[in-house]
Amino acid sequence: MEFQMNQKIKFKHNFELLEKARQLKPRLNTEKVTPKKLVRIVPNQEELFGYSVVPIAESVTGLSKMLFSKGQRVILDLGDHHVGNFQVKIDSVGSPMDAPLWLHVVFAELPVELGTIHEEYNGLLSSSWLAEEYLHLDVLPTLLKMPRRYACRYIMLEVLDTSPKWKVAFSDPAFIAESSVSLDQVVKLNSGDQVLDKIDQVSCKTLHDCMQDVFEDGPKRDRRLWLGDLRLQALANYATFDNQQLVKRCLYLFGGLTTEDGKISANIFTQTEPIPDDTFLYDYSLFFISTLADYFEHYQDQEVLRDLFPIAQQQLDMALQLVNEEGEVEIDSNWPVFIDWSQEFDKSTCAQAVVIYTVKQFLELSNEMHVEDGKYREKLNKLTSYAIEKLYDRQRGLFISGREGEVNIASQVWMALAKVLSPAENHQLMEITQKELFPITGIATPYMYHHVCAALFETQHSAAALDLIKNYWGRMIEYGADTFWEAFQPENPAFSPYQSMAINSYCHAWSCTPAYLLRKYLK
Ligand code: RAM
Repeated sequence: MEFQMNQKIKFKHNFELLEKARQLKPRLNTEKVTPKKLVRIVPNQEELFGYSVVPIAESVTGLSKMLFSKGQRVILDLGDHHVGNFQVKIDSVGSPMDAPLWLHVVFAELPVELGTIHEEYNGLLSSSWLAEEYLHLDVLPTLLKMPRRYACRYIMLEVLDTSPKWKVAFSDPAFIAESSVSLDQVVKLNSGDQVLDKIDQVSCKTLHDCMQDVFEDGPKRDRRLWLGDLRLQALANYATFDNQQLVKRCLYLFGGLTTEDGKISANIFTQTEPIPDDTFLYDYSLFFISTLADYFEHYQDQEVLRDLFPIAQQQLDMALQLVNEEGEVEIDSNWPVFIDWSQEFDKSTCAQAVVIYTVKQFLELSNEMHVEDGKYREKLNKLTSYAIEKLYDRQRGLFISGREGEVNIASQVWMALAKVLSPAENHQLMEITQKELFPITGIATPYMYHHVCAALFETQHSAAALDLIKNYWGRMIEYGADTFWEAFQPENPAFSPYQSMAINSYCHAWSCTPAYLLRKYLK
């Protein structure tokens, strides 16, 4: 997918909705975390990403006695992933300080980020996301308080230079972790299966670390509010932390910032006054309807529904403009369909299914609002007939996608979720999908794997769904995940959508959904 630049598009600011969003801004909880160990990161080809962690001290109490000179470094291990601010006391030892200290500080979620920090970076996203700082400190002793927020487990302090006359000592390192929720709020899953319980804990921790003053997609990178991610985070949140305020705030942010013709952007920057990105994704815009419908189903909040229903309706009206006379969604390359980071499969049938899925949710909302919905029911019939008559290969029992008649997993999954077939046929659809298209390949994100699992559960293939959760999310844990990742393709574990493992995010909210799936479907 390419970077979109739509600088000519103008946005409206609905100050009433944005004010509601502002008032819902949470106060963050903080917790002081002391690093647990000192470690080294060493190359190891047996490890998934080529590096392993070797402890050198089981606590940081001895740190202040260690003296560092030019080229020496130490790595602090927080013992778990955290999001927040770092501080450490630094002193000089020896002759008077006759030169500044030149210090390199690197923050890493996984060892690979430290292992490769000195390599040339050729990823597609800006290298400014790599969490490292170069600092000159003229006067020691000092308490260094790093001004930026980081997401990390490991912190490397690398002395680039002192002077031959003195050395550096570090003491009292601390990480002030923050989140808008507390893990104590979550009732443990207790599934009776240790692997599932562990997956659930890591899911909750992932969501916790992404719940800042909005639902961030990833606290390392892009640190912002993406609509597709929000939809899944909100579902997982209802099942765990149940923080109504934060979902409401994010819905108001999207609702308050549409383009002049009513379209919602795919994401919003929220560090200052909220700024909508000039990036638009067809499925993400539609998921505003889903997120609102799921929210309403959970809280029955009439005020939010009244405020945001017209914006949900606008998303549908605009999306339906791409539906032709026959009832086929004609994808527009200026409004791409995301579905997954993989570019290996045709996404047109998925788009058709997402529209059907969201029209159905919209109809529930319009019923609640007592508005005339005849035109949408008619469209739904057309979209569904097209799907069944033109995209469903009855003989094979699978959906095709695109001009070449490609058969891919994502299309079956989204059609199953959109429930275009009868329950029995839908069960069969996912049965055949497993027989013919599993083991899964070519899917790059936990986001799409979530939808595969949801489709399996929804079509009464619970055992297969649980297997997949264990094999997919469980694999990340085997590979050392403290929080779940943005991208993971088991058959090609070093996959990065941005052509660099260093820039991938390893605490990414859209991967937290086992906490939702297990609580919803585990009987
Ligand atoms: C990336 C982020 C985000 C996702 C978009 C489509 O920038 O991973 O989570 O929603 O892509």
